[in-house]
Amino acid sequence: MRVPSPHPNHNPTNNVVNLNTVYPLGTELDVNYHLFSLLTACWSINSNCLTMASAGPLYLGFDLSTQQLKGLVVDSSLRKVHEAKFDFDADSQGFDVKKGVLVNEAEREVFAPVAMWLQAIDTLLTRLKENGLDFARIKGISGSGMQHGSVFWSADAEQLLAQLQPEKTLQSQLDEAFAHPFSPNWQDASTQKECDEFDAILGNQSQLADATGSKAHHRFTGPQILRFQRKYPDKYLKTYRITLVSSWLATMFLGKFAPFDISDVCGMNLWDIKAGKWNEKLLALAAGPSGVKVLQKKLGDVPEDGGIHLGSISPYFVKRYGFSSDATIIASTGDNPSTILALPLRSNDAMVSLGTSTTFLMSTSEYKPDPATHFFNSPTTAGLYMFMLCYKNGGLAREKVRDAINSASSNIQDKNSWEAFDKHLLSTAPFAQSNPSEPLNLGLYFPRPEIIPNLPVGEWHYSYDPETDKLIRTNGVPESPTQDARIIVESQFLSLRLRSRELVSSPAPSLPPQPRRIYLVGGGSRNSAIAKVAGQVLGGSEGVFKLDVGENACALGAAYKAVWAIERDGSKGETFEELIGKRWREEEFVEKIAEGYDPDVFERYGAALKGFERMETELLKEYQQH
Ligand code: XUL
Repeated sequence: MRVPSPHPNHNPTNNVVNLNTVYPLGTELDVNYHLFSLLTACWSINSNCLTMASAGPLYLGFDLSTQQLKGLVVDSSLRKVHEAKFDFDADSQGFDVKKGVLVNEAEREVFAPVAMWLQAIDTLLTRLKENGLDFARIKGISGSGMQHGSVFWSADAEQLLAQLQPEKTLQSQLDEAFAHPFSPNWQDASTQKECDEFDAILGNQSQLADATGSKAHHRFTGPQILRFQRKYPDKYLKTYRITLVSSWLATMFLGKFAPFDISDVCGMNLWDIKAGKWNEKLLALAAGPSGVKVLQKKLGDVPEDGGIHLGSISPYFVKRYGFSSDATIIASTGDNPSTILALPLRSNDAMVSLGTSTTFLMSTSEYKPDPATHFFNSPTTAGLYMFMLCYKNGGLAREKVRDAINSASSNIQDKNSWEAFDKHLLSTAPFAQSNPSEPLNLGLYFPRPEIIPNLPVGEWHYSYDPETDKLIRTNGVPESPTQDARIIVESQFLSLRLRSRELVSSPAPSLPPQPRRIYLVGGGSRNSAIAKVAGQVLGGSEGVFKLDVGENACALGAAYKAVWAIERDGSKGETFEELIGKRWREEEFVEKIAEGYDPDVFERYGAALKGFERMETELLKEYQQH
C-alpha cells in the first residue's frame, strides 16, 4: 500500500521565485532552483558567467513510442536544451517495419523487433552528441515507454549487459540477451481468449477492474504473457526476466535489470493497486504449468517510490558517449503516466489528448474503478492515481465529417481545411436544436471499432427530450453534414463528461463539480473552435489551455521526472507537483485558448447525459445480440 502524499492537493502554480523580490526570512525557497535561476540571469548579463551556467546539471528523458525513440534534455530550470529522434520507419536499417511495427494479420498480432530499439539507442545518442550535448553534465536519466508492451530476456542478459564493449554497438552485442526477439505491441489484439479468462477469474470484469484498475484488455501484459507461455512454452521457460517497454529502457541504461515502475505496472492486469502487491490468482492464471513462483521471479519487485534512484549508468555509455559515471538512472514510466508529468497537473485538472484517437487523463485522489475506464498509480505521488479514458475514435472521425462538409461545398479549394468545419461547429446551436423546446440531437460516429463503448464501426443518431426522457432513433441530424460538426464534437466530449463526472469535484463553493483546468494536447489542441466546445461541455472553471509542447509531452515528462527525482528535498518529502510547480513557467508553456465553464450551457449538457447514456446502452444491447 502506498503511503498518501502529505499534500495531494497542493497548489503549485505561481510559485516561481522572483529574483527582484526580497523574500522574508524563513521563506522556503528551492535552493538548487534559486541557484540556477541566478546563473541563468547572470548568463544573460555577463558572458563571463557562461562557463558557470553551462556547467549546471542536465536531465535526459527518453520516449520509446511506437514509431520513434526520442531523447530530450532539460536543465534544472526545465528549459529544453537538446532534442533528437530516431524514426523507426525512416531511420532503422534491416527491419521491415511499417509505422514501427510488424503485423501478423491472421492472428491479429502486432509486435516490434527489440533489436531495432537497440539500434535506435546508439544512433540517437550519436545524434545528441553531434547536436553538441555534453553528456558529462547529465545527472539523471528517465524514460517513457509505450504502455503494456513486454520484453522477454534470456538468462544470459545481465552478463551480456555487464560485459558490453564500448567500441561495438548494442545491437551487435545483445543478440543472445532475449528469449524472444519481439515485443508485443499495445495495438495487438490476439488475446481475446486470454482476456475472457482474466475477466472471469476474479468473478467478472468489475472485480478485475476493482483489483487491477482495468478490466481485461487485449494489449494488457497479463493476458499477453498468458498467450506467450502457451504459444511458446520453450521460450517462456528460457525467459529469465520480463520487462515492460519502460523498464526495458531503464534496464539498458542501468546495465542490469530494472524493476517495473509503480504506475506502469498497473497496465498489466496483474497488480493489485489497493493492496500494493501482485494478485496471486491472476499471477497463477498467467503463469500456467510452471507456477506462480517462477513467474514472480521473472517479474521482479516493484518499488513504491516513482523517483527511486536505480543506480549509476552502465559503463558502456560512460566510455562510448562520455556520460559521467555518477549519472543516475531513475525509474522509467509508461507514456500516458509520463504525459501527465509534462506539467504540474493538480488534482481535479484534466488533460485531453486530441490525436488520431482521444485520451483523457486526470490526476485524482479517488480510486473508483470501472470496467469502462483505467486507473493507474500516479508515477510520482503516493496517494494520487491517474484516471484514463482511451478511445479509438477521435481526430479521424472528426476528419471524416470535415471531408464531407468540404466536399459538399464547391467553394472550398483546400479540402483539408478546418475553416468550414469550425464555422459550422460554432454557428450550430448546442445539440443542433432549432429552438430550446425541440428535442436534442445526439449521435455517435465510429469509423473505427470503439472501446468506449464497445461498439463496431458505425454512425447512429437519436433525438432526446430531457423533460420526458424520451429517446428516439433518427436517420441523422436535420442538416447533414454541416450540423454533424457540432454533434460529433459534442458527442466526443459528452462521453468524457459522462465517464469522469464521479471524479471531478467543485473547484469553488458556488460551482458545480467540473475540472478546474482542461489542458489540450495533440493535433486537435490547435483548434480553438473545438477548445471552446470542450469548455462548454466539460466545464473548466479556470479555462481551457493548450499545452504547446508539440509531440514532446512524454519525453518532457520523463525529463521532468528525472529533475524531480534528483533534486527533490527528500527530508521534506517534496512531491513532483511541488518541485515542478515552483519551476514551471506557465506563460511559456501553456496558452489559454477558451473560457471553459459557461453556466447555462454547462447545465444543458448535464441534462443530456442521461439520454447519452441510454443511447449507448440501447446500442450495446442491440450489438450484443448479433
Ligand atoms: C494506453 C495505450 C496506449 C499506449 C501507446 O492504454 O495502450 O496509449 O500506451 O501509446
